[in-house]
Amino acid sequence: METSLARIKKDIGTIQKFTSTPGQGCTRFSYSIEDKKAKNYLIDEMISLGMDVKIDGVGNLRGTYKGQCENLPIILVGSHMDTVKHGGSFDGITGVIAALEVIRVLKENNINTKHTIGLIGFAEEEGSNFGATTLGSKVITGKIASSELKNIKNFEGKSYYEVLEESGLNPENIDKERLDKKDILGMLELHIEQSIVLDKNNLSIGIVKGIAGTRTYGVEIIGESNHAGATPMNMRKDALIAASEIISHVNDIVKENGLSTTVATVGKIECHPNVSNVIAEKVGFTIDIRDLDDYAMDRVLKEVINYSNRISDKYELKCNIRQITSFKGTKTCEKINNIIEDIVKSRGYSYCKMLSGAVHDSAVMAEITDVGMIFVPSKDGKSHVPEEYTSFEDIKRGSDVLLETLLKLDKI
Ligand code: HGY
Ligand code: MN
Ligand code: MN
Repeated sequence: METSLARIKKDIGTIQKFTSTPGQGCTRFSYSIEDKKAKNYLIDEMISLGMDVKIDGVGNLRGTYKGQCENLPIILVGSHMDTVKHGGSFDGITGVIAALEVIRVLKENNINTKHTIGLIGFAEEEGSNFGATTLGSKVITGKIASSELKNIKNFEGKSYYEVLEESGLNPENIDKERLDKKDILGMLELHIEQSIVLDKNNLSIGIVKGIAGTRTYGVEIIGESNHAGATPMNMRKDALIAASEIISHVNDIVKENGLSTTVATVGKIECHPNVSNVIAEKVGFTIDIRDLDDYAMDRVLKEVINYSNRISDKYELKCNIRQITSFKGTKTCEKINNIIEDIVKSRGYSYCKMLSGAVHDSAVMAEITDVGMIFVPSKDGKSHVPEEYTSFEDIKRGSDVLLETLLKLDKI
């Protein structure tokens, strides 16, 4: 009994076409038309398997493959559906397709698991709409209260609640659709590694021991606009000069305050008015700090805040700093990791146990249930870019391990 390479290939080949930037990678934001098309494709596939399917109030795709014992907690399997802008064809969706393929194999072999299997395609994991990651899983597990949806705004100032309503969803249902600890035995997520470890060491499987936490903040430096030609250098309040001094110091701050596993990224910068012959009045940028170790992240964050204030004072500018997301480092479930390891060994697959620098919905789900994550290699360690690639053979291998892990969990 094994998963089908041909079907996995077909699924990925079909869904990667649902992008708003054809020819420039995959851009499939949650609540977009491309997202709807991907969901409709998966819904058709799940209905053909006799599954109950729905999209919950925050846009997560939820499929149910009924088990023999309805009173037992369910086993969730899946990942996220959305992508970053000009992203790849494999991040997130590979785990949803692997989950679908696993259920196809159960169906075609007439295997009725004891536990009901819940397929989940999380919404808004990338934070592409609202700037904060893993919102779909945080809202549906209650980590973010549904009452918060009117306060979370997208880049045009529209609330999450409005975006959901405009997308034909019903956020009023969220509390009734909550994923509760008592209802779930565990969750399994297959995901591409998004880094170079497996590919460089020629390993087929990564068993994820821990998932990095995040401290994502927005820094805003406020100066004064003025004429680029007429304003003497000693009479300027140039926000861009100050911001660039802070940003160029981030690497040293990580080196001096973090661990070897700590990373920090300034990935987004906005300048106002962003005109070549006007001194910048305002500059906003994000700082995304990651590590499994919370103390290391907090030390780096504290120094970024101190340094930003010091440089702003030096130029007599204002500095506003706000939290976008903060999430602790998460360990996955040892028991599930051991099941995965036994399976991988019995199949003779090369593997390693490793950490994830990327965040995942599994980290959110780990707050309410046992989670296990299986990584498959990313070619050249590239991800969040159009060149992102994982071979279908690797995805099949990971899916076969996912299938066997789920069956072992079902027998517990
Ligand atoms: O940001 C991340 O690590 C994830 O890809 N959303
Ligand atoms: Mn992902
Ligand atoms: Mn991602």
